[in-house]
Amino acid sequence: MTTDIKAALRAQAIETPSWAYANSGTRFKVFAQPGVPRDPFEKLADAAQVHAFTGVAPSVALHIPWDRVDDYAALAGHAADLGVRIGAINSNVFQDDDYRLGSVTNPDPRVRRKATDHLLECVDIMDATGSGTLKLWFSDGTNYPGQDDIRARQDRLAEALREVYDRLGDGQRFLLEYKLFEPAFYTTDVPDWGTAYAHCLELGPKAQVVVDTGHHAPGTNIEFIVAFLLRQGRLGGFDFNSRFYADDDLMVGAADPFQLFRIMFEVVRGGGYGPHVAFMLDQCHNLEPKIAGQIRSVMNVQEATAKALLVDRDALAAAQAAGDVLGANAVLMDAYSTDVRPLLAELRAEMGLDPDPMAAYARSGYFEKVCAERVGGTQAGWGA
Ligand code: PSV
Ligand code: MN
Ligand code: MN
Repeated sequence: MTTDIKAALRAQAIETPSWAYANSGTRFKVFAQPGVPRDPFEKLADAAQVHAFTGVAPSVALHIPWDRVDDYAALAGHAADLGVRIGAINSNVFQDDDYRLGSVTNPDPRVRRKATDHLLECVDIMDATGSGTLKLWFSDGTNYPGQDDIRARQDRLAEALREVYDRLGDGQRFLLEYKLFEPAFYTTDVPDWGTAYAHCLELGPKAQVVVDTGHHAPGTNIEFIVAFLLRQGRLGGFDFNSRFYADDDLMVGAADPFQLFRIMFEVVRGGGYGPHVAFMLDQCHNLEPKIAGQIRSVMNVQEATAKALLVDRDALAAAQAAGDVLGANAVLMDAYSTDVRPLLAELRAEMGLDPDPMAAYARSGYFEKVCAERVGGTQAGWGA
């Protein structure tokens, strides 16, 4: 049992986002931190540290245009030299004056063309970097009743998605992300998993839904969404983070580790534990140091995963079949209440890693080194 769990944990891959390493903030203030990367190459170097100390963060998501470079093959080569690879390509159709009234759903066909062309450019970047995943998040929506035709905007969305879908090559897919609200406050064009799922269904198997854990109304049962999408074969991955109020982008597992465990249990139970479901972090570290924040986050996902793998599924099924409500609940709670840190420490030692990644990173001197070397780090793009 423990051997199987360790093998599963060893095989886990948690993707970190390039934007987590750069300066970020709120709409009120971006606090600059020392030592942050000055370009995408340095972001990859920082991400490689997270992988070096955890052993389970082998890929890095890019965000275009924040990570725009002249030579993407060179960027991918640089990643490989550092022992990591390029993960999902995240598009950005939300930071241009032209997108004031929307991007692919904008009433103006010229703006729609520009937005769709950007998405197609992202597929070109996938080709150049060897990435298999495009992540689509649209800030599109309206602020006032009557501002635009809700249904026509769905038609425009479908048309753009079709064009991008048809451009995908073999081994490529896109993940459609939903978000309840913000920046639009009255209607959002992809507000929930149902809307994302319906569009994906219309398109075909290369279109899948990504669940950003911070993008739901308070109290939403996210593990239900996970179970449902897995059953339909349409769960493409996660953007993990924590929320207390809205899209807070705090460290995953910080606000509600029990929810993270419940989600991971549905992943494991539903056959979603494998490379076909991407475990990505979508976080910003506005106050805490960034590389250490990513290491902590990766460890939080690992801990929730270990607990989910520990669930005695036979005992659970037996209790469920017997209608033993308390017994079934106890099986889950037993796993959740297990301290898995010794197991993970043991696993890390077996992987040739320090059992305590946070302490090992702190001792490594990397942070002091980059603080001395790098002056004038870049902003991730938020609040720009
Ligand atoms: C905006 O809400 C957002 O956080 C989405 O979750 C995207 O995944 C991310 O930004 C990067 O574009
Ligand atoms: Mn996200
Ligand atoms: Mn978000």
